[in-house]
Amino acid sequence: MEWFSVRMRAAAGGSHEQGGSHISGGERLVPVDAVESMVQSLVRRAMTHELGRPDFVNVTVEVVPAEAVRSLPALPISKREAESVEQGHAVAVEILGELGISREVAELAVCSIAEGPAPNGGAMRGAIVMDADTGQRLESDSARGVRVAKIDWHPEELQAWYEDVRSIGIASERIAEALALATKVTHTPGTVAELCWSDDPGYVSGYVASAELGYVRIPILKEWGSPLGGRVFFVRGISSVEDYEEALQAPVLLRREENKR
Ligand code: PML
Ligand code: MG
Ligand code: MG
Ligand code: MG
Repeated sequence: MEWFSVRMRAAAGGSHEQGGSHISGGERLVPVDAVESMVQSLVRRAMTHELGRPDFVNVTVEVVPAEAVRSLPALPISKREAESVEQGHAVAVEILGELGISREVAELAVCSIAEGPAPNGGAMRGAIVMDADTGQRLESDSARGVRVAKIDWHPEELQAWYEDVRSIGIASERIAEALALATKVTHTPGTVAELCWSDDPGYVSGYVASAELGYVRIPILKEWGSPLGGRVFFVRGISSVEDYEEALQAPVLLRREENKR
């Protein structure tokens, strides 16, 4: 059986390459009979986004041979409490500390997302890659960052996952996608942890993910209405950021794992 990678990226004020600002993106991996509806759903996401209407939308559909696809079990999910942005940031720094990332580097990562990581301010299309020990940013294009592609839930598992987590209020496409991405990133050799919160003004939650601690959700990491969000991948011992980004393109389908709440 073949799979199809469906990717979408949308920007306003020109394409990303022309310096337009990033509005929305999506990376999915679906069976052939789901390609058309996935294209429609991602185009709808772009055209109805709360950040405004894009004037550039790029959709790519590309076949992926079945033998290239690897299965991974979803990271276990847990949650820490925070009642303000300051508390949320402190919790993120604390979790990163448990993973061996210094306070200095963790705070640098928090600031890089909070202040708008792209050189022109504003959200980045991809993620920051940060040396876990020195805090140095490694991406060659700091407006673009690195992207993760060809990632999804196994189609037979997603509905069951929604049922598993409905009672804890996290059965959303956004969280399913974030968990899939975080699982893949934290399984990629060289990754120590990921820090993420949304760039959507109406969504303030985020997480710290790692192979060691799983996907740890933090309810608030920015003020309501802020368009500043993004991702930092903390890495150690990678040979080059290009090879690391290439590994992030390997096709992966997620399977469920018993949730440890
Ligand atoms: C996004 O906007 O796509 C990122 C969402 C990250 C947080 C998801 C969660 O609530 O766990
Ligand atoms: Mg985004
Ligand atoms: Mg996203
Ligand atoms: Mg977004």
